[in-house]
Amino acid sequence: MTDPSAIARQFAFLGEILSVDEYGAGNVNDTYLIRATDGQCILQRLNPAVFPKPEQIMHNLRILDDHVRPKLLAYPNQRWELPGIIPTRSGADYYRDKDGGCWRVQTFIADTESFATIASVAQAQEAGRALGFFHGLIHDLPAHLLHDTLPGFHVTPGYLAAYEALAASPPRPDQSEQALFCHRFIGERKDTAEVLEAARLRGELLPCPIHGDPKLANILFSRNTGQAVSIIDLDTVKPGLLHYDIGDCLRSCCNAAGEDVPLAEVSFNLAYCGAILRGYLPQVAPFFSVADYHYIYDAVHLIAFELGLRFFSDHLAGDVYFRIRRPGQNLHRARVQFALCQSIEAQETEVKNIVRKLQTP
Ligand code: GN1
Ligand code: MG
Repeated sequence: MTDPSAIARQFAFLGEILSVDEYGAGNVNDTYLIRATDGQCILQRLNPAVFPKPEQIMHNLRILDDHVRPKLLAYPNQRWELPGIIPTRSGADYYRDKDGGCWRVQTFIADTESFATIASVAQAQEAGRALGFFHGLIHDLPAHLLHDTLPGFHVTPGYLAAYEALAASPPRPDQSEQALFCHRFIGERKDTAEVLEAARLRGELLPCPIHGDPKLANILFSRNTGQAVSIIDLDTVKPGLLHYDIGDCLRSCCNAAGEDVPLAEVSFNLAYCGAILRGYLPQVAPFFSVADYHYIYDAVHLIAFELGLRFFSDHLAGDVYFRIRRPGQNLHRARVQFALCQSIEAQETEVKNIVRKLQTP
């Protein structure tokens, strides 16, 4: 394993590096906090199994930066920050170690905190406002400028096909009660997998740049004001459907207990759902269509189902994608998402009513 402190020294800091420590709780990349005499930065090693073309990610980050930074000048009274790229000593956007690993450094957004679970209704509304503001910043970014950094990401029928292939000959067979439950759960809902892609094919939902991973932990809140001031983890900013983001933000923020908790604690919090949409929808109203409102319920249901499907598939594959911290964790994570999916199903009418009341004609 390459030493992150040695890698950190390859980047162009003005000051002296004081410490390099593991940071955050990401499931994909390795993340470290660098403390230097001139401030703090985030060092990451991109996971090559997930992102085989890291240069495309860095290209997208540059395009995003060029598009968003000038637009932010129109909001002088609002704090909003985009992590900046810190180059290597030779001026490159990333550094390759001797094993081919790709490392990059980004600015640290100071005086902020992130959360694994929502702390209040007001915070839920801020999370929604942040996603809507971000969508407003990027929806007019010409999508053809962005690489598809993760082909098939959030295309649920693709995950279903991958699951079916794995279930037919799993690298790690599992006949446990829990695994059988997951197979049954997926079988009963596999017809829903098409809902967003079919709407896209019919031209009801239009592709545009999205964040891709707007879970709660990726939204930064000011320690002073509680306002959301940034959405980080920009590796999956690429063309997609707004509904992947809406679904992911709702499934993450409204799962009030978190992603790795006892099943009995899992439920979809309707008050947070209402608050998120109250924060989100006014931001996107100028470019939101009737179909966009219509598919919000489907999006949150689908993305919870999809994440469960992805976790369970990775369990059958032998944990090759999502990093685990204990054996069986991906199976448990899958069951949490499926429990959440059931809670969403039980509140379908209520979620649709929230959307209907907030819909501007
Ligand atoms: C992964 O690495 P992290 O935690 O930001 C995953 C998301 C999942 C999330 C679930 C590129 O994100 O899609 O929603 O785990 N990212 C990728 O916690 O697959
Ligand atoms: Mg991520």
